[in-house]
Amino acid sequence: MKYSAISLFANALSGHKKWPVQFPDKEPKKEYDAIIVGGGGHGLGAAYYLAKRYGITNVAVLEKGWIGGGNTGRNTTIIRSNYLFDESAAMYDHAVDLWDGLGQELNYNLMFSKRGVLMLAHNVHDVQSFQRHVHANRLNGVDNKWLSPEECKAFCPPLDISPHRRYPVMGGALQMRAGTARHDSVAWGYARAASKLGVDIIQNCKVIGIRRDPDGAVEGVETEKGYIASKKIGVSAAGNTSVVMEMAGLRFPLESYPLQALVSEPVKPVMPCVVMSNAVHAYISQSDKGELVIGAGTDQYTSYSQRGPLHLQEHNVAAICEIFPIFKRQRMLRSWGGIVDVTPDRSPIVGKTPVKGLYVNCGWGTGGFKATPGAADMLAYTVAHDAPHKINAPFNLDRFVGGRLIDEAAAAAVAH
Ligand code: FAD
Ligand code: PYC
Repeated sequence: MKYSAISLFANALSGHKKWPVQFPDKEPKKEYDAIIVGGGGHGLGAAYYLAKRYGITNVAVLEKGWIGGGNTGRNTTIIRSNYLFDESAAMYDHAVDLWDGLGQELNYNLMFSKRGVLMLAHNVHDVQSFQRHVHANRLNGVDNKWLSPEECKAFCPPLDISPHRRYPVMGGALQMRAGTARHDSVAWGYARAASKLGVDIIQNCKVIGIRRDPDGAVEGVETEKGYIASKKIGVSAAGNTSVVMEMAGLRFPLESYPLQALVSEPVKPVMPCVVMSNAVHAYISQSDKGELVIGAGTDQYTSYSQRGPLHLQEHNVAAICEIFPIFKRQRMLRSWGGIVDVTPDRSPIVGKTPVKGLYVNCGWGTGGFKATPGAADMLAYTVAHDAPHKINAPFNLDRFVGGRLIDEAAAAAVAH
């Protein structure tokens, strides 16, 4: 007997297809120098930088739905770089640097607003952990400072700092270069600029297979619109990465979770900054339209459905009312969800894969919006050079084999 019953059972359970998958033998509709799978901010940005920085303009971005319809258009727009480890500081701060001036570069109003992100401490553990982050950030040249409860209140007047609250505010870490931007405009800005440089952006074009040649290198993608050839494929399909990678015979250390958010009915300007709280698992800011933008951590089960249960939203608004009783009578306008893919160490994977010509940008979990320009830049660099940049080199797939993890669970804040 070739296979034991157990291994057959395990294969059936994992749904793992055997490579190579056979596709109908047909000529490609077109051949590109590079294909990017996924038309979110990261994928469109990568295509833009491939064209702009490296002159690689014969590029296609393949998007299964509409551009920006994934997490890029669903996130709560928080931009910050107050992560703990040196590798993360380099990566996220590079992104924050690129946000500066990006609107001008793309000639698109991204509404980037450095209004400050304040992370509240409600217990001794929070105080110690955030102060450690402040020191680590400053050693890395990343701005962050510690505020007393009174200073928190002065910076964010709606905050209740009464010591008698269920979650008293014991201080906070404030990053002033941090803030928000308009999420979907990033996708549109990159798309328009990439398109002007010659990039093809193909919507409603789901990738359903990855072809590899007899030596194992990629040679193209099978899509709902037909076969498209390319010897370089960059996958930037947040939430769906393991599904796409499995098309090339690879298994990725990722889990996909729903992450929800909601907005209130619009009110006049009341929240001057972004406030996040690990302890109550909630965060809040105010959009330029006046809505209070509120979110929580991920749902506690894996799923590919872009929605989550109502009871988490109930917990979420209850948590916000604990620290901002002023908002108790606000009414909710709408809610939504996205699917985020999460690695074991809560840091992304950006780099080469074991398959020649196949590159990946994934695992940003709940925190990839802030990284959009940086991740896009790094993916483009890696595809163009067939090697990672020194900033994304530590964020390789091998770290899950060798154990050089970049554990940013605490800096991922409310997010998991
Ligand atoms: P996406 O925008 O999801 O793009 C991936 C694209 O790939 C999608 O458009 C999808 O349709 C496409 N795709 C998937 N499979 C295929 C296929 N087979 N073929 C073709 N196309 C495919 N991050 C922050 O930094 N700050 C925040 O405040 C924040 N808040 C968040 C709140 C919520 C509710 C959610 C859901 C996420 C939040 N995030 C936040 C995370 C952030 O949104 C993501 O990390 C980031 O947007 C990922 O960008 P992307 O371009 O990689 O992914
Ligand atoms: O990464 O700052 C973040 C974040 C906030 C909400 C979701 N992600």
